[in-house]
Amino acid sequence: QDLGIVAVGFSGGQGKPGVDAAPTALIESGLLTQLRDELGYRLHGHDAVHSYADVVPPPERDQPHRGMKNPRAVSAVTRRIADQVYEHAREGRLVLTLGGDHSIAIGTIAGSARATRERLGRDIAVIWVDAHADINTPETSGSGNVHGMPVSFLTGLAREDKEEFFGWLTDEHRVSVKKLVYIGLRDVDVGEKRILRENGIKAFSMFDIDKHGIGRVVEMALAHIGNDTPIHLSFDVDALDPMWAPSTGTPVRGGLTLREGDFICESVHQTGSLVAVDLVEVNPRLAADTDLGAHETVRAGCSISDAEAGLEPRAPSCPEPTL
Ligand code: DIR
Ligand code: MN
Ligand code: MN
Ligand code: MN
Repeated sequence: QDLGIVAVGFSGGQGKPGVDAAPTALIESGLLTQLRDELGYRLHGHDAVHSYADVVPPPERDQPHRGMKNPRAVSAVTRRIADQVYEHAREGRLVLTLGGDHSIAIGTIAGSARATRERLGRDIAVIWVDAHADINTPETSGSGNVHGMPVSFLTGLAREDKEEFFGWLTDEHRVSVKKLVYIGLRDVDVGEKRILRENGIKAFSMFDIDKHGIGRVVEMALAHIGNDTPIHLSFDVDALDPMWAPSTGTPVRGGLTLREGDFICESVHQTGSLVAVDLVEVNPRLAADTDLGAHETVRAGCSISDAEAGLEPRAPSCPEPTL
């Protein structure tokens, strides 16, 4: 199969530098060669890591708007990403976007929603795997970081007319709150909880995973979005427990094991309905001094991407029992 790669070296949706270095770290650790040589994908767009320097304004010309930090930069970059993802998806390629912080999902989901409507006449569903809900509006956000807001813009809960502040988003880019499902939540802001409740959004928190097990939770998540619905999987590496992925901007204890993360990706891949995947918030510069740190987080990222792409875990070669 054909795989479109969008490598996004952008960190403007939050405050910590380093998350823009993730695509290079993931690629250097062999992610793309594994996808090509072991999984047999034909790769497209894999030879560049994009910084979008041509559309990012200098910081002094990007003052906050409605409390959003770097609003013009994030808007311009995600607009570009939307076109890149659209171009790949229109050709029927599975699209893998390597972030970057989670604000970039404004672009990836806008692009795959538009392409899937055009190509298949279908609305996509979004599975958002994250410790956080990322559904603040500019008004409910306490941080002003746009990586905490992508879902509100994508669902139309947050809107803007001005093109330079996400006004370029139109209905063809948007997704329904009914086709959205969360897995892994454990740090949701008060305003976000209200938004989830008022809009009846399906969310499986860590509590639900403890209660039902990951197998049942994924089953219920897939049942919610319905059979045969094209799926965009947006995976924030902070969904994983910091034990597996310490190198991320906002780690939260009590998260998914690496196996649970892989299982989600493998299950979604197995549906045959996967159209696009994001892997975001790997920050190789954080926790780089700890025992495992960046290396382990990058490895976790590779594992997640391989699982998304359908690399079945190798069966341990155990000898036949002799009776
Ligand atoms: C918080 C943190 N809800 C915010 N969000 C994070 O800034 O809006 N998302 N860390 O990944
Ligand atoms: Mn996130
Ligand atoms: Mn998160
Ligand atoms: Mn928080």
